[in-house]
Amino acid sequence: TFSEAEKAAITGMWAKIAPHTDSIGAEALERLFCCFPQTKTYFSHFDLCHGSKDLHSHGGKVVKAIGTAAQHLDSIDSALSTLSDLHAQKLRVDPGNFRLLSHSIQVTMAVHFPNDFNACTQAAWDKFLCKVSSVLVSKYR
Ligand code: ZNH
Repeated sequence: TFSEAEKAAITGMWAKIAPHTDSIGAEALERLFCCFPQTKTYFSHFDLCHGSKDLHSHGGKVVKAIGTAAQHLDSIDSALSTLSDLHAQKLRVDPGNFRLLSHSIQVTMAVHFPNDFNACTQAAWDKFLCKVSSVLVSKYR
């Protein structure tokens, strides 16, 4: 569960990101693939060149799902239930990769919103992205 201060930090930052989901998502993915090349194995069917349509459309989907979670902080499990099924039953991404993507998302936010993404906001987002990740791997068996 999140404190009122954490909720404010998460939704406040989400408001900044919301108009830029595709570009923020594309950059987070680009950082993920560049820093942790092993993560590219899941996306062999994608064009991973800088600025590609695939990066923008997939990045947008990922960030929009995070936005859904940000708007349902008291019920993230049910808000992401379908996506959790997809990751458990079809995608079966190694759970370790979620930390790497969460890191890449945080670096991207820090670069684009340096004044807003202070240490407290980062701490709240780290906790939030951990929760999102744990929901997405919760149905693995
Ligand atoms: Zn994931 C897909 C989200 C993580 C891999 N994803 C996906 C989608 C979404 C997501 C929304 C879409 C779905 C549909 O279409 O329906 N993810 C997400 C999130 C997260 C994630 C939110 C965290 C935070 N993923 C992840 C990771 C990985 C992945 C870490 C690895 C590395 N995903 C994936 C894949 C896919 C997905 C592979 C599929 C793609 C295509 O399209 O093919």
